[in-house]
Amino acid sequence: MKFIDEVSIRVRAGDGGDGCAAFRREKYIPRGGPSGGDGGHGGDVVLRVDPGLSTLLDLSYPQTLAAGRGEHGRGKDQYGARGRDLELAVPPGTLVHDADSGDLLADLRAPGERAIVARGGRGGRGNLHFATATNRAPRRAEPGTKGEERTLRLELRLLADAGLLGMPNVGKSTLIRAVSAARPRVADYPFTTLVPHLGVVRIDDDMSFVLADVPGLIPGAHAGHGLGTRFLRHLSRTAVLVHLLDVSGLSGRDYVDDYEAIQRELALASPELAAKPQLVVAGKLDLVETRDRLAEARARFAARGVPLHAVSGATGEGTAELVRHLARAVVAARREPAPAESWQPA
Ligand SMILES: Nc1nc2c(ncn2[C@@H]2O[C@H](COP(=O)(O)OP(=O)(O)OP(=O)(O)O)[C@@H](O)[C@H]2O)c(=O)[nH]1
Ligand SMILES: [Mg+2]
Repeated sequence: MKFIDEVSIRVRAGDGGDGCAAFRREKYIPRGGPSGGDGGHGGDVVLRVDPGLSTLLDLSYPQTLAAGRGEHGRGKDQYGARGRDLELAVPPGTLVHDADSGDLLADLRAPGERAIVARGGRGGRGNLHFATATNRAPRRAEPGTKGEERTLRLELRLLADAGLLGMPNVGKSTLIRAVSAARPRVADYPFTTLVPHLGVVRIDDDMSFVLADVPGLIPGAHAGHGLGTRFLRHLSRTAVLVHLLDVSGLSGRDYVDDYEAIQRELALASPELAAKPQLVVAGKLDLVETRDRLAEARARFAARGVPLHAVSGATGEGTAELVRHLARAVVAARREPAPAESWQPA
């Protein structure tokens, strides 16, 4: 499925119907009183979280999406019907901004959560509301008011608890396949993963968390190299990051250089992200080249005060322990209130 994580849409709520000015005309009642009903309220435009969605693709409409207008009021005390609401389904983690003012209108996370993003106009009152002791035949009725119309910028931020990052080809997708049911493609070339994938890691009946596999970063990502940092915002809500390294030497690069390059990209892309707790992990532990270099790698990271974990996504070795570490960080973070986000896409 195509992954779209940003769209603009134009929405228009329904106008309110006009109130009616009418008078009773009935046999034997020569001068009937006012009988004009109210106009109906216009329908609202509503966004609702559908947990089955994982992309904003379905919302990339070119045309304005409009709710129904309220009916006009009619004579014989008849009120106009309310306009129909327009309800649009969005994936969990959708931020809704007014595209013109930049204001955040809604942050939609929980399944079923709803937000009115454009309010329908009010129906006008009919003349039956305006009769007074001194004016029994008011001709006055109100027009309905306009429904709101605005351009929305929707931005999806996947609700991941933990994020996997690292250079291309280090084995991120293989690792997420080993610990969850997610099935991102794995192949022996860089940038196999082009869009973020989420995997649910189940610890037991009461605890599971969501791990995100984001496309690989390379030096210069903050300036748009490779896939750039455009998917990093999906990590803005994570409690903990896993920084995966290939220490086997088979990449032809030095893993400490890799590590520092990614840290630099993170800091340039988002200081908040760079400040998140990180587990640094040597992958591909099943390779003899990795085993041979592990002690040295541990020593080099220890010199920086960084403990180095080791796993193999291919055989599963070390993954249970890694997952336990992650789960602890996630549980601790869930006890804290959600942090404010100040991530600005580049
Ligand atoms: N031996 C061994 N090979 C691995 C392991 N993990 C990944 N690989 C291999 O490394 C290559 C890259 O693996 P991926 O999981 O696609 O790596 P990635 O980090 O997701 O790569 P991109 O999506 O391109 O950034 C593939 O050929 C994998 O088979 C591992 O634990 N052991
Ligand atoms: Mg991948």
